[in-house]
Amino acid sequence: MNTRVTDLLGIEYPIIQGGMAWVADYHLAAAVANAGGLGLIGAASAPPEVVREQIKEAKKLTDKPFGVNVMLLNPNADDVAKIVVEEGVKVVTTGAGNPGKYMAMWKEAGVKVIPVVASVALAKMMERVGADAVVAEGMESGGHIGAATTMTLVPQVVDAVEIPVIAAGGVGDGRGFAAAMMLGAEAVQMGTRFTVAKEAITHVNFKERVLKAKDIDSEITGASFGHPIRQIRNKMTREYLKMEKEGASFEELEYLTLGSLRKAVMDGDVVNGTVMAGQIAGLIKKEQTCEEMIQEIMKEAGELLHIN
Ligand code: TUI
Repeated sequence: MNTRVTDLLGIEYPIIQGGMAWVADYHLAAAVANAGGLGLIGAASAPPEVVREQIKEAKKLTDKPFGVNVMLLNPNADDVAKIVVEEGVKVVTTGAGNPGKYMAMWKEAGVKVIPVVASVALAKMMERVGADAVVAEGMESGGHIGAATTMTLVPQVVDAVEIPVIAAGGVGDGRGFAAAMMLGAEAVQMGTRFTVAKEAITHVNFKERVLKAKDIDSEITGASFGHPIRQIRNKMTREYLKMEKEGASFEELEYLTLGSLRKAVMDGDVVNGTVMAGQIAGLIKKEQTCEEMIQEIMKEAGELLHIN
């Protein structure tokens, strides 16, 4: 299936993998790339030299294009932004902020820049400063989220900008893909489905928690601090939300969650750790290879959209 996004990125299928902290390492990025989508290394809060190593390892596993997600809350984002240029990375996506200050450097180096946005205003600003496309991410997504749903955000962003729009948040199968196309998107970005990919280094406990999640199993923590994070309900979210309701300070709650995503993804502590996943987790029932996932989604979407 060809869209402006497949043309822009030189990929076979208009499916982009989310740049998820800890989960999106070079194994997953290369597997998605080899399956014909756009794989991403999630730089998250990793030290810059670790990101460089990740890029080098991905290059060993794939000749296909892959990208890096630069998480803008990372205090090292300036260095990560430079490293992607030095390493010749073809595509950058950004999250959790406004990447305006890196735009000139990236564009000059020929990097394709795709900011993740949660509002029409930021989408328009990103187009103005030279973004090649935007990911419009609804609050169904896991992790750091905005306020609008995918169903409402995507068509409004599509109407507001000329550049291609990629839909994210709540997309987990061919039906979600087809729906996103109906809203005017030219690709989808999926995170939650890829957390359970066979190639993902996600701890088996994390995968099992996603696989057994039901539709209403996620909670949003940190909303009162303007830092909403969607994650699957557990002991940690219950404690966090109780303390948040009782007026605990941002610092106290930060301490509670320090290192908690790593705890869940890498150590498999899905009780005290942060199990970031989107609302579509309830739909995801099996661990598959990235190739199997992408083929299944494209087949189902093709039938629904009457294109193959
Ligand atoms: O970035 C994400 N999702 C993320 S980042 C992340 S890392 C993290 N880990 C632990 C604690 C806190 C963060 C986990 N999940 N998605 C893309 C996204 N970007 N969603 C929403 C936004 C966004 C929100 C506000 C982008 C820009 C923005 O405003 C920028 C501005 O300056 O107006």
